[in-house]
Parts: sequence; structure tokens; C-alpha cells
Amino acid sequence: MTKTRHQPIDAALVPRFAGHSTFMRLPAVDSAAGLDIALVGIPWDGGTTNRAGARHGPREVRNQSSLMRRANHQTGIAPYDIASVADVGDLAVQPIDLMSALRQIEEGIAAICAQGARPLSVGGDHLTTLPVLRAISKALGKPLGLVQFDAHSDTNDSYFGDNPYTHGTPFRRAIEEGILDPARIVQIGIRGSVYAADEHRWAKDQGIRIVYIEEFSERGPAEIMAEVHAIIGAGPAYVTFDIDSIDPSMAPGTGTPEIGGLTTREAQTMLRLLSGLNIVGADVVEVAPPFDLGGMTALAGATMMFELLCVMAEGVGQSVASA
Ligand SMILES: [Mn+2]
Repeated sequence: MTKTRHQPIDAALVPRFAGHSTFMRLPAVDSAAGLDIALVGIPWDGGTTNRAGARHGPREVRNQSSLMRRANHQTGIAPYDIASVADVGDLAVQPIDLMSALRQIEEGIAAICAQGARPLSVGGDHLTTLPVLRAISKALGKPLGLVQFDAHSDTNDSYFGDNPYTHGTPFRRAIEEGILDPARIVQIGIRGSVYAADEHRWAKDQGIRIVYIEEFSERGPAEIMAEVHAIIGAGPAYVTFDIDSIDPSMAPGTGTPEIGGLTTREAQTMLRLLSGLNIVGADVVEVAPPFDLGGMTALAGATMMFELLCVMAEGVGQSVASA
């Protein structure tokens, strides 16, 4: 099948502040049919334990993504020339009932996978990643590896009594459900005060590789990402980018900010070094516009989304070339 290479609206013809707001100014389409990569919003923050607002993330990331241009200045990748990409809209997720919201997200992502496309989503809080992982893992019939950029491990057991589903628990649930392979999980940028000194013991006991911000700072992006490649290997991998991995001086609009974080430039460098991994899906989560300043967090989110799109498109291009 010949695939349509959808192109963003040309900013030299129509100014960036005009027209419908879509991810990367790409066409809005009704389904993922014929796409290699489906850009999708998941406007839901029912798993948030403190400051809610990430439900408004997709709309603002769409707005700021109008600043993205067609090609990556550093890697030279022009994603729209090598992959079929479009905005499939937002998943219709109701904000009231948590368990049915998780089902709605899983069904929405499953529909994208069934059409042969890889989802690149914008949350939403970090609990949205759990049903996304369920759908992709089911579609592939195997557990996935995970590269997680985050201030927090998100592997706690429960909150407010015995509530197992919050944005602080998704990766513990995913391991318990067998949809993530804990030996192929790397968490980068972890920091901040913890509930207890041994809070990460469970995660480490499962085999998760936690790269605290101090170790990242000492070793740098190239060394850390070389280790990521060694851990993740050639199998299917999901990349999740929590915007709170970035220092709040550069990304204040998020529910659980932690000082001492990554710079946007360090994050961009690491996302480019994902090149070569078999990325079956990715997301940017926890952009909370009510806490943002002048759209700077949404802009950081949109830019990380573009970097993820570039490495995902590169993977599509390579699989097409080798077919
Ligand atoms: Mn997180």
C-alpha cells in the first residue's frame, strides 16, 4: 500500500498562529489507517495525587507544537518524508470513573495498533501510560522494555489507603501484569525527597535500572544512553517522557515538580541517542497548563514530542528500507 506522506502546513504560506490547532500542524484524520505513527492526545488526569491539570495537556501541546519545523537540525531527520504521520485527535475519555477511563484509553490505543500504526501520545497524567502499555503489549503478544525519563520512579504500591491506580503506581502495576520486562527498564532523572528511604527497593529488587540525577550529572548523556542500549537491546521498547524530568525552572507547568532536574538540552540529547532502538510507542505526559508560564512547559513537551517523532520515524524508515 502506498502511504500518504502527510506534511505540516507550510509556515511560509500560513502563519503559525493561524488555522486549526493540530499536533505539528499535520492534518487531523479520523483513524490511524495508513499511518506509521499516530499522534494522539489522552486528556485525562484522574490518576493525579496532588495538583491536577494534565487533562489540559494535549490542547496546549498542540498549540505550542505549531513552533516545530519540518526537520531535526542536528540529526537531519525529516520525519514527514520517511513516515506517514498525522493527528488522530484525542481519545474520548470521560473524567469521572477511573476504571472505565483506563478501559477507554486501552481500547483507543488498541484500535491504533490494530491499524498497524505506532502511537505517540500526549497525556494526561502518568497513569495514562499503563493502559497504553497494556494495548501495545497485547498487540505484540510480549512484554515490552521501557525507557522512562522522570523525576519519580512511579513504582509505589498504593495511595490513600489501598488505591492501586494513580500516577505514582503505573510501572509497578505494569510489571505485576507482565506487560513490562523489569530487566529491560531504565529510569533516568530520578530525584527528590521520597516517602521512605527504601521507597525504591521494590523497583530495584525487580531489576529496574534507576539512574538518579546525580549519577546522570556525573556520567553524562552519552554514557547513560550507551547503557540504555545495552539494557534494552533489540526487543520492542516503549519510551515515556514525564515532563517533570525537566527542571521546573524550564518546565514549571506540571503536577509534581522537583528541582535539580534535567535541562531541556540534556533531554534532547538523550532522546536523539535513542536512535537504533525498536520503539513501538512513546508518550509525553504530565504537562499541566494551569501551572504553566507563557506556554514554556507545553513548548518543552511539544519539542520532546518532535524529538521522539524523529527517532520513531527513523525506525520506520529503516524497516521500510530493509523490507
Ligand atoms: Mn512520572
